[in-house]
Amino acid sequence: MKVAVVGATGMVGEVMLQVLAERNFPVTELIPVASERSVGNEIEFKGSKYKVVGMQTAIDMKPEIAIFSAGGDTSKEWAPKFAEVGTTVIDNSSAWRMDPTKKLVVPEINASVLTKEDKIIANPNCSTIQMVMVLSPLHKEFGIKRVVVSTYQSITGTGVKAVRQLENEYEGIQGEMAYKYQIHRNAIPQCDVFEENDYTKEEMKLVRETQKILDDKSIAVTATAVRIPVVGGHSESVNVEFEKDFDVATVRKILHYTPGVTVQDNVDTFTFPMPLYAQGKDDVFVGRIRRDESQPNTLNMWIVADNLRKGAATNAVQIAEYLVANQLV
Ligand code: A2P
Ligand code: 11C
Repeated sequence: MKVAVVGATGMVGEVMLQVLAERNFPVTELIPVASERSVGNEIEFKGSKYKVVGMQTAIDMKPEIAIFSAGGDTSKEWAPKFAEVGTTVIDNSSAWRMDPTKKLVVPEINASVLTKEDKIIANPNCSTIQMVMVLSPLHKEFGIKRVVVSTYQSITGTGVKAVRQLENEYEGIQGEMAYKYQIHRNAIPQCDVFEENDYTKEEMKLVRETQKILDDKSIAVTATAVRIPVVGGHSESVNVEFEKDFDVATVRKILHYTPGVTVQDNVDTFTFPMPLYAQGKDDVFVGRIRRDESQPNTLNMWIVADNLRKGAATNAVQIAEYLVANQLV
Protein backbone atom coordinates (compact mmCIF):
# COMPACT_ATOMS: atom_id res chain seq x y z
CA MET A 1 0.00 0.00 0.00
CA LYS A 2 1.06 3.52 -0.80
CA VAL A 3 0.13 5.35 2.41
CA ALA A 4 0.05 9.09 3.04
CA VAL A 5 0.10 10.35 6.62
CA VAL A 6 -1.27 13.87 6.55
CA GLY A 7 -0.12 15.81 9.60
CA ALA A 8 2.91 13.54 9.95
CA THR A 9 4.83 16.14 11.96
CA GLY A 10 2.04 16.61 14.53
CA MET A 11 1.45 14.92 17.83
CA VAL A 12 -1.07 12.35 16.52
CA GLY A 13 0.82 12.02 13.21
CA GLU A 14 3.95 10.89 15.02
CA VAL A 15 1.99 8.21 16.88
CA MET A 16 0.34 7.18 13.57
CA LEU A 17 3.80 6.47 12.14
CA GLN A 18 4.76 4.50 15.25
CA VAL A 19 1.55 2.46 15.17
CA LEU A 20 1.85 1.73 11.42
CA ALA A 21 5.38 0.46 12.06
CA GLU A 22 4.56 -1.53 15.21
CA ARG A 23 1.59 -3.28 13.63
CA ASN A 24 3.55 -3.98 10.46
CA PHE A 25 0.96 -2.34 8.26
CA PRO A 26 1.86 -3.26 4.65
CA VAL A 27 3.34 0.13 3.68
CA THR A 28 5.20 -0.14 0.38
CA GLU A 29 5.62 3.61 0.05
CA LEU A 30 5.21 6.15 2.84
CA ILE A 31 4.24 9.72 1.99
CA PRO A 32 4.57 12.03 5.00
CA VAL A 33 2.54 15.19 4.47
CA ALA A 34 2.45 18.43 6.46
CA SER A 35 2.01 22.15 5.94
CA GLU A 36 4.24 24.14 3.58
CA ARG A 37 6.27 25.12 6.68
CA SER A 38 7.55 21.56 7.03
CA VAL A 39 8.03 20.58 3.39
CA GLY A 40 11.54 19.20 2.91
CA ASN A 41 12.00 18.29 6.59
CA GLU A 42 12.79 14.67 7.31
CA ILE A 43 10.85 12.20 9.41
CA GLU A 44 11.81 8.65 10.32
CA PHE A 45 9.79 5.53 9.63
CA LYS A 46 11.05 2.01 10.30
CA GLY A 47 14.63 3.18 10.42
CA SER A 48 14.54 5.08 7.10
CA LYS A 49 14.26 8.79 6.52
CA TYR A 50 11.49 10.32 4.40
CA LYS A 51 11.08 13.88 3.17
CA VAL A 52 7.87 15.69 4.09
CA VAL A 53 5.83 16.77 1.07
CA GLY A 54 2.94 19.19 0.59
CA MET A 55 -0.69 18.30 -0.08
CA GLN A 56 -0.72 18.62 -3.87
CA THR A 57 2.47 16.57 -4.26
CA ALA A 58 0.89 13.84 -2.15
CA ILE A 59 -2.32 13.86 -4.23
CA ASP A 60 -0.29 13.61 -7.44
CA MET A 61 1.31 10.44 -6.01
CA LYS A 62 -2.19 8.86 -5.76
CA PRO A 63 -1.82 6.97 -2.48
CA GLU A 64 -4.26 4.10 -1.84
CA ILE A 65 -4.81 5.29 1.74
CA ALA A 66 -4.37 8.70 3.39
CA ILE A 67 -4.65 8.96 7.15
CA PHE A 68 -5.39 12.55 8.09
CA SER A 69 -4.69 14.25 11.40
CA ALA A 70 -4.11 17.85 10.46
CA GLY A 71 -7.20 19.61 11.80
CA GLY A 72 -10.78 19.96 10.61
CA ASP A 73 -10.27 22.80 8.14
CA THR A 74 -7.44 20.97 6.39
CA SER A 75 -9.60 17.85 6.12
CA LYS A 76 -12.61 19.74 4.79
CA GLU A 77 -10.51 21.30 2.06
CA TRP A 78 -8.21 18.42 1.13
CA ALA A 79 -9.87 15.07 1.88
CA PRO A 80 -12.27 15.35 -1.12
CA LYS A 81 -9.30 16.11 -3.41
CA PHE A 82 -7.58 12.89 -2.31
CA ALA A 83 -10.87 11.00 -2.71
CA GLU A 84 -11.18 12.33 -6.27
CA VAL A 85 -7.96 10.58 -7.32
CA GLY A 86 -9.18 7.31 -5.76
CA THR A 87 -7.51 7.55 -2.35
CA THR A 88 -9.45 6.28 0.66
CA VAL A 89 -9.14 8.90 3.41
CA ILE A 90 -9.34 7.98 7.09
CA ASP A 91 -9.88 11.28 8.80
CA ASN A 92 -9.15 11.87 12.46
CA SER A 93 -10.68 15.37 12.62
CA SER A 94 -14.24 16.32 13.47
CA ALA A 95 -14.86 17.56 9.90
CA TRP A 96 -16.89 14.61 8.56
CA ARG A 97 -18.04 12.70 11.62
CA MET A 98 -21.63 13.88 11.67
CA ASP A 99 -22.06 14.00 7.89
CA PRO A 100 -24.82 11.46 7.23
CA THR A 101 -23.05 10.31 4.05
CA LYS A 102 -19.88 9.40 5.98
CA LYS A 103 -19.27 6.40 8.24
CA LEU A 104 -17.99 6.93 11.78
CA VAL A 105 -16.06 3.83 12.69
CA VAL A 106 -14.65 2.03 15.70
CA PRO A 107 -13.53 -1.22 14.08
CA GLU A 108 -14.41 -3.50 17.02
CA ILE A 109 -17.96 -2.13 16.92
CA ASN A 110 -19.08 -1.24 13.40
CA ALA A 111 -16.39 -1.83 10.77
CA SER A 112 -18.87 -4.01 8.90
CA VAL A 113 -20.69 -0.85 7.69
CA LEU A 114 -17.71 -0.05 5.43
CA THR A 115 -17.85 -0.59 1.67
CA LYS A 116 -15.58 0.11 -1.30
CA GLU A 117 -17.61 3.25 -1.97
CA ASP A 118 -16.54 4.90 1.31
CA LYS A 119 -13.77 7.22 0.22
CA ILE A 120 -13.79 9.43 3.31
CA ILE A 121 -14.13 7.54 6.59
CA ALA A 122 -14.34 9.37 9.90
CA ASN A 123 -12.37 8.39 12.99
CA PRO A 124 -14.31 9.35 16.14
CA ASN A 125 -13.20 11.69 18.88
CA CYS A 126 -10.84 10.20 21.47
CA SER A 127 -13.15 10.55 24.46
CA THR A 128 -16.00 8.93 22.49
CA ILE A 129 -13.92 5.96 21.28
CA GLN A 130 -12.86 4.82 24.73
CA MET A 131 -16.39 5.19 26.11
CA VAL A 132 -18.18 3.30 23.30
CA MET A 133 -15.63 0.48 23.40
CA VAL A 134 -16.98 -0.30 26.87
CA LEU A 135 -20.60 0.69 26.28
CA SER A 136 -21.15 -1.28 23.07
CA PRO A 137 -21.02 -4.84 24.50
CA LEU A 138 -23.11 -3.76 27.49
CA HIS A 139 -25.68 -2.07 25.24
CA LYS A 140 -26.11 -5.34 23.34
CA GLU A 141 -26.73 -7.25 26.55
CA PHE A 142 -28.70 -4.85 28.74
CA GLY A 143 -29.87 -1.95 26.49
CA ILE A 144 -28.62 1.50 27.46
CA LYS A 145 -31.19 4.15 28.39
CA ARG A 146 -28.97 6.97 29.60
CA VAL A 147 -25.28 7.80 30.09
CA VAL A 148 -23.86 10.50 32.36
CA VAL A 149 -20.16 11.01 31.65
CA SER A 150 -17.54 13.32 33.18
CA THR A 151 -14.14 13.38 31.53
CA TYR A 152 -10.67 14.15 32.89
CA GLN A 153 -8.76 14.84 29.69
CA SER A 154 -5.07 14.82 28.92
CA ILE A 155 -3.50 17.99 27.58
CA THR A 156 -2.09 15.98 24.64
CA GLY A 157 -5.61 16.15 23.17
CA THR A 158 -4.96 19.84 22.56
CA GLY A 159 -1.59 19.25 20.87
CA VAL A 160 2.02 20.27 21.25
CA LYS A 161 1.17 23.82 22.31
CA ALA A 162 -0.58 22.60 25.46
CA VAL A 163 2.27 20.29 26.43
CA ARG A 164 4.62 23.25 26.09
CA GLN A 165 2.31 25.43 28.20
CA LEU A 166 2.35 22.89 31.05
CA GLU A 167 6.14 22.46 30.85
CA ASN A 168 6.60 26.24 30.95
CA GLU A 169 4.28 26.50 33.94
CA TYR A 170 6.22 23.80 35.82
CA GLU A 171 9.33 25.87 35.36
CA GLY A 172 7.72 29.25 35.97
CA ILE A 173 8.43 30.44 32.43
CA GLN A 174 5.99 32.80 30.70
CA GLY A 175 5.22 31.42 27.26
CA GLU A 176 2.52 30.93 24.68
CA MET A 177 -0.79 29.76 26.16
CA ALA A 178 -2.83 26.94 24.63
CA TYR A 179 -5.56 27.53 27.21
CA LYS A 180 -7.09 30.72 28.53
CA TYR A 181 -5.99 29.70 32.04
CA GLN A 182 -3.02 28.08 33.74
CA ILE A 183 -3.34 24.29 33.49
CA HIS A 184 -0.64 23.35 36.04
CA ARG A 185 -2.38 22.66 39.39
CA ASN A 186 -5.71 23.32 37.71
CA ALA A 187 -8.80 21.66 36.18
CA ILE A 188 -10.42 23.55 33.33
CA PRO A 189 -14.08 22.64 32.64
CA GLN A 190 -13.79 23.55 28.98
CA CYS A 191 -12.56 21.24 26.21
CA ASP A 192 -12.97 22.78 22.76
CA VAL A 193 -15.31 25.73 22.07
CA PHE A 194 -18.75 26.38 23.53
CA GLU A 195 -21.85 25.66 21.47
CA GLU A 196 -25.13 27.58 21.62
CA ASN A 197 -26.57 25.32 24.34
CA ASP A 198 -23.66 26.21 26.69
CA TYR A 199 -22.15 22.74 26.33
CA THR A 200 -18.70 22.47 24.76
CA LYS A 201 -18.18 20.89 21.37
CA GLU A 202 -16.26 18.06 23.10
CA GLU A 203 -19.30 17.37 25.31
CA MET A 204 -21.63 17.32 22.31
CA LYS A 205 -19.26 14.99 20.43
CA LEU A 206 -19.77 12.49 23.27
CA VAL A 207 -23.53 12.77 22.77
CA ARG A 208 -23.80 12.71 18.97
CA GLU A 209 -20.94 10.39 18.09
CA THR A 210 -22.03 7.77 20.66
CA GLN A 211 -25.52 7.64 19.13
CA LYS A 212 -24.11 7.40 15.62
CA ILE A 213 -21.56 4.65 16.37
CA LEU A 214 -24.00 2.57 18.42
CA ASP A 215 -26.61 3.32 15.75
CA ASP A 216 -29.22 4.20 18.34
CA LYS A 217 -30.57 7.73 18.65
CA SER A 218 -32.64 6.74 21.67
CA ILE A 219 -29.55 6.55 23.92
CA ALA A 220 -29.57 9.67 26.11
CA VAL A 221 -26.09 11.03 26.84
CA THR A 222 -25.07 14.03 28.91
CA ALA A 223 -21.44 15.06 29.39
CA THR A 224 -19.08 17.36 31.25
CA ALA A 225 -15.58 17.48 29.75
CA VAL A 226 -12.69 18.72 31.87
CA ARG A 227 -9.03 19.32 31.01
CA ILE A 228 -6.53 18.27 33.69
CA PRO A 229 -2.71 18.54 33.80
CA VAL A 230 -2.06 14.95 32.72
CA VAL A 231 -0.32 13.63 29.59
CA GLY A 232 -0.90 9.84 29.52
CA GLY A 233 -4.52 9.62 28.50
CA HIS A 234 -8.13 10.55 29.09
CA SER A 235 -10.11 9.25 32.08
CA GLU A 236 -13.89 9.09 32.29
CA SER A 237 -16.36 8.58 35.08
CA VAL A 238 -19.31 6.91 33.35
CA ASN A 239 -22.74 6.32 34.88
CA VAL A 240 -25.00 4.10 32.77
CA GLU A 241 -28.68 3.34 33.24
CA PHE A 242 -29.82 0.15 31.48
CA GLU A 243 -33.23 -1.08 30.38
CA LYS A 244 -32.56 -4.47 31.98
CA ASP A 245 -31.02 -5.35 35.30
CA PHE A 246 -27.53 -6.85 35.40
CA ASP A 247 -25.19 -8.35 37.90
CA VAL A 248 -21.78 -6.80 38.28
CA ALA A 249 -19.95 -10.12 37.88
CA THR A 250 -21.61 -10.58 34.46
CA VAL A 251 -20.64 -7.04 33.44
CA ARG A 252 -17.00 -7.79 34.36
CA LYS A 253 -17.15 -11.07 32.44
CA ILE A 254 -18.59 -9.44 29.31
CA LEU A 255 -15.91 -6.74 29.40
CA HIS A 256 -13.20 -9.31 30.09
CA TYR A 257 -14.11 -11.04 26.81
CA THR A 258 -14.40 -7.79 24.80
CA PRO A 259 -11.49 -7.44 22.33
CA GLY A 260 -9.58 -4.21 22.91
CA VAL A 261 -10.85 -3.80 26.48
CA THR A 262 -8.85 -4.70 29.59
CA VAL A 263 -10.57 -4.94 32.95
CA GLN A 264 -8.49 -3.63 35.85
CA ASP A 265 -10.83 -3.91 38.77
CA ASN A 266 -9.89 -5.13 42.21
CA VAL A 267 -10.30 -2.79 45.14
CA ASP A 268 -8.55 -5.25 47.49
CA THR A 269 -5.34 -4.78 45.54
CA PHE A 270 -6.07 -1.14 44.63
CA THR A 271 -6.25 -2.15 40.97
CA PHE A 272 -7.97 0.35 38.69
CA PRO A 273 -7.04 2.14 35.45
CA MET A 274 -4.92 5.30 35.53
CA PRO A 275 -3.55 7.42 32.67
CA LEU A 276 0.04 7.06 33.87
CA TYR A 277 -0.19 3.33 33.12
CA ALA A 278 -2.45 3.48 30.04
CA GLN A 279 0.04 5.68 28.20
CA GLY A 280 1.54 4.00 25.14
CA LYS A 281 -0.98 1.13 25.22
CA ASP A 282 -3.60 0.36 22.59
CA ASP A 283 -6.30 -1.05 24.87
CA VAL A 284 -9.11 0.71 26.69
CA PHE A 285 -8.95 0.08 30.44
CA VAL A 286 -12.00 -0.17 32.70
CA GLY A 287 -12.35 -0.50 36.44
CA ARG A 288 -14.21 0.72 39.55
CA ILE A 289 -17.14 -1.26 38.15
CA ARG A 290 -19.94 -0.99 40.69
CA ARG A 291 -23.67 -0.69 41.01
CA ASP A 292 -25.09 2.82 41.39
CA GLU A 293 -27.03 2.28 44.60
CA SER A 294 -29.10 5.43 44.12
CA GLN A 295 -31.32 4.02 41.35
CA PRO A 296 -32.23 0.70 39.69
CA ASN A 297 -30.37 -0.89 36.72
CA THR A 298 -27.54 1.63 36.92
CA LEU A 299 -23.78 1.12 36.84
CA ASN A 300 -20.72 3.24 37.55
CA MET A 301 -17.37 2.70 35.79
CA TRP A 302 -14.01 4.40 35.34
CA ILE A 303 -12.62 4.21 31.79
CA VAL A 304 -9.08 5.21 30.77
CA ALA A 305 -7.22 5.09 27.44
CA ASP A 306 -4.27 6.72 25.73
CA ASN A 307 -6.05 9.38 23.67
CA LEU A 308 -3.27 9.46 21.06
CA ARG A 309 -3.40 5.66 20.62
CA LYS A 310 -6.86 4.01 20.69
CA GLY A 311 -8.36 7.51 20.82
CA ALA A 312 -6.72 8.48 17.53
CA ALA A 313 -3.83 6.71 15.77
CA THR A 314 -4.53 3.08 16.67
CA ASN A 315 -8.21 3.32 15.77
CA ALA A 316 -7.34 4.93 12.40
CA VAL A 317 -4.75 2.26 11.61
CA GLN A 318 -7.22 -0.48 12.61
CA ILE A 319 -9.68 0.99 10.09
CA ALA A 320 -6.94 0.83 7.45
CA GLU A 321 -6.21 -2.79 8.43
CA TYR A 322 -9.88 -3.67 8.04
CA LEU A 323 -9.98 -2.06 4.58
CA VAL A 324 -6.96 -4.09 3.48
CA ALA A 325 -8.13 -7.36 5.02
CA ASN A 326 -11.54 -7.02 3.32
CA GLN A 327 -10.18 -5.79 -0.02
CA LEU A 328 -12.02 -2.47 0.26
CA VAL A 329 -9.02 -0.48 -1.05
P1 A2P B 1 3.17 21.42 10.41
O1 A2P B 1 4.02 20.67 11.40
O2 A2P B 1 3.89 21.69 9.15
O3 A2P B 1 2.50 22.61 11.00
P2 A2P B 1 -0.70 19.20 15.96
O4 A2P B 1 -2.14 18.83 16.06
O5 A2P B 1 0.17 18.37 16.83
O6 A2P B 1 -0.47 20.66 16.10
O7 A2P B 1 -0.28 18.82 14.41
C1 A2P B 1 -0.96 19.26 13.30
C2 A2P B 1 -0.39 18.61 12.05
O8 A2P B 1 -1.14 19.07 10.91
C3 A2P B 1 1.05 18.98 11.76
O9 A2P B 1 1.70 17.91 11.13
C4 A2P B 1 0.88 20.15 10.80
O10 A2P B 1 2.01 20.38 9.98
C5 A2P B 1 -0.27 19.66 9.96
N1 A2P B 1 -0.95 20.74 9.27
C6 A2P B 1 -1.49 21.86 9.81
N2 A2P B 1 -2.02 22.64 8.84
C7 A2P B 1 -1.82 21.99 7.66
C8 A2P B 1 -2.13 22.27 6.30
N3 A2P B 1 -2.78 23.36 5.96
N4 A2P B 1 -1.73 21.38 5.36
C9 A2P B 1 -1.08 20.25 5.71
N5 A2P B 1 -0.77 19.92 6.98
C10 A2P B 1 -1.12 20.78 7.95
C1 11C C 1 -9.34 16.78 23.16
N1 11C C 1 -10.83 15.27 22.04
O1 11C C 1 -8.84 15.97 23.94
C2 11C C 1 -9.95 16.37 21.87
C3 11C C 1 -8.89 16.18 20.83
O2 11C C 1 -12.40 16.21 17.68
O3 11C C 1 -10.67 15.04 17.16
C4 11C C 1 -9.39 15.72 19.50
C5 11C C 1 -10.40 16.64 18.86
C6 11C C 1 -11.21 15.91 17.83
O4 11C C 1 -9.36 17.98 23.36
